[in-house]
Amino acid sequence: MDDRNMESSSSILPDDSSDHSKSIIHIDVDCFYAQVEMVRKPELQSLPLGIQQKNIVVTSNYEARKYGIRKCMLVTDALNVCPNLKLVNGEDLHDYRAASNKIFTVLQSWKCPVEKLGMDENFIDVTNLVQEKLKTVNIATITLSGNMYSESSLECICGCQKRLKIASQIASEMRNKIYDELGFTTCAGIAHNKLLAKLICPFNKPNDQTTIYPEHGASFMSTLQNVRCIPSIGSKTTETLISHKIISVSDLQTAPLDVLKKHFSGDMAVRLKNLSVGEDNTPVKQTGRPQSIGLEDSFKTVSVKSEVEEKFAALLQRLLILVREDGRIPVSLRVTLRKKDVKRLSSHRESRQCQVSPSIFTINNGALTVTDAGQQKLMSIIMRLFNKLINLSKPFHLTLVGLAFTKFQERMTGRSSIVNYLMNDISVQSVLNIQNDCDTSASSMDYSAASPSSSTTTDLSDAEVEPSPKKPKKVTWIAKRRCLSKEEVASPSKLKVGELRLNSRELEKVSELRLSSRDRSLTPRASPAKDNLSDNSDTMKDIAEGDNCDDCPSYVDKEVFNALPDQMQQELKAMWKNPSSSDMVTRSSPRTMNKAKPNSIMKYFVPHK
Ligand code: DCP
Ligand code: MG
Ligand code: MG
Repeated sequence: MDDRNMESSSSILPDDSSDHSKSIIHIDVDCFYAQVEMVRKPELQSLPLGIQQKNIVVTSNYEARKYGIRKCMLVTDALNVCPNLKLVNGEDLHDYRAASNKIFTVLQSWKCPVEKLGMDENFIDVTNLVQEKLKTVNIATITLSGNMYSESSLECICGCQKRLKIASQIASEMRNKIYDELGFTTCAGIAHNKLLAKLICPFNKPNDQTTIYPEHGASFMSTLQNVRCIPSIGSKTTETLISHKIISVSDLQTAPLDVLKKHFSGDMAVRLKNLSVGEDNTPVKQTGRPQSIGLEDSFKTVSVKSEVEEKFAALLQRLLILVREDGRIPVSLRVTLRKKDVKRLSSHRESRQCQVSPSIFTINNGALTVTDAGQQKLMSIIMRLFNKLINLSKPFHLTLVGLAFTKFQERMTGRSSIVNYLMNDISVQSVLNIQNDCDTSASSMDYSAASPSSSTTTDLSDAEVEPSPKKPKKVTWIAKRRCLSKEEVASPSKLKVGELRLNSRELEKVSELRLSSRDRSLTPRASPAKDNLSDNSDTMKDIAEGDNCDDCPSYVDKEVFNALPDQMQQELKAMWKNPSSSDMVTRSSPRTMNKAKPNSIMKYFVPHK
């Protein structure tokens, strides 16, 4: 065993090289998939319940575990040991993902970094919160919540034990909140690092928590029978270690560093030694939104194109639900296949991806949607990628198909929130392109009476965090004129952008008219455009009454500026006032936005030719 840790178990002084300053909580949901099903259907709670994916029971509730059901048992074996086992199909992960996100959201309410690990686990770094609490509590009365891995007879001089006791109380509050709000029981591990917090977490499962002090790290680690139990040791490292007769964690503790350095890089060898004695300094990284959203379906074999197409169509339906929930607009799609080589009895994965036009996605009442035509477009993109991956003139055998959206347009926050308008512009404007322009008939005039959403409200503010994509940002661009068919009237966001675009065009006509009338050479045109024009002129007059554009640069069209929501007006004014921030729109815009020049909001301010 490492000398340093031999020492630390009998000393009140923390070892020089090990930092006890952090307080980390790891929370794992008990029998996660099974609990999601039991929360949904409480009558399942008293039954032995298994969650089935294909022919495997991926997990089971604790009632079933009493019969000897284990994770990843074959269904046939599970039914042998527990003939009464109630099986629920768990192949659709949608509800598990949703539950996972809800748990993550609950944990974020403590305002500490939360790192999601898989579906049912989270690390929370409560170091700062503990420090805050330490200032207000009576140190003499601090008690532990839950279980202690091993009692300590000596108090560590750095105060880590008190800190971890406070962390244990926070863990208990977190678990209670998850239970009260979502109905899930959980386990927690509390330690001064992620490694020990994770490994101690299941020590008293289900529905309980365990704290381990730094001084017990090495002795606890030595109880692990396999080096693979250490989360950051993968299969390759395990193979190498085993080939050198290092099988248990205790073997790793006693293996000389020099020996390890022969088989691993110097850094890796030191890291392995540190891990073996429970030392780990990896930080809790706040989890952001996923970089890709994907789904896969595996099966025995599919060798017919039409069947592949059916599988993709089913996957796409489910994937679109996930993307809708996420709210970002995808701009790249990846298709994955697992090909079986019948001769070699092996299989391998191949992927292809391509960009997808954001115009496939529309924002309807703030929610991302895809029309039937958009779905057909996606299917043809998918099958095109499939055709590139498969040579259809030869037989093929697939055992998996996968779909993933891999890049997204981000919505901007704070000052850059102006960019959000542009982003909606891109997606929705293109929809108008698909629909091939506007209906300028009288029906469009019914809208203002029919829909209250034409009132001027905007819920964007500088101080606001990112506006929820599901929250419609209702803006009256120019309320009296619109260019929408009856179906479009149902969508305030389409109205918003549709009108913005229309106005741009109409403004062109307005400026044409102004020029022409100056020349006194205007002749009335009997086209719908003319009707538009006259109506629109009125609108322009109405808007000009509330003129806010005294400080605007000369190229700005005042009418359009005044039709913008206050928030955006303020942002633009600030930008014009401070030229150093004037590159904000272009610098912080996603690439797609720069490309989409014709849609740029600036278009509405520069004079039209
Ligand atoms: N899971 C899976 N395949 C596996 C292991 C797990 O699909 N090989 C799924 C089902 C689990 C979920 O992931 O419910 C979380 O995995 P856990 O290992 O945390 O297992 P459970 O939460 O089911 O049980 P426990 O109470 O042991 O944490
Ligand atoms: Mg679990
Ligand atoms: Mg887990």
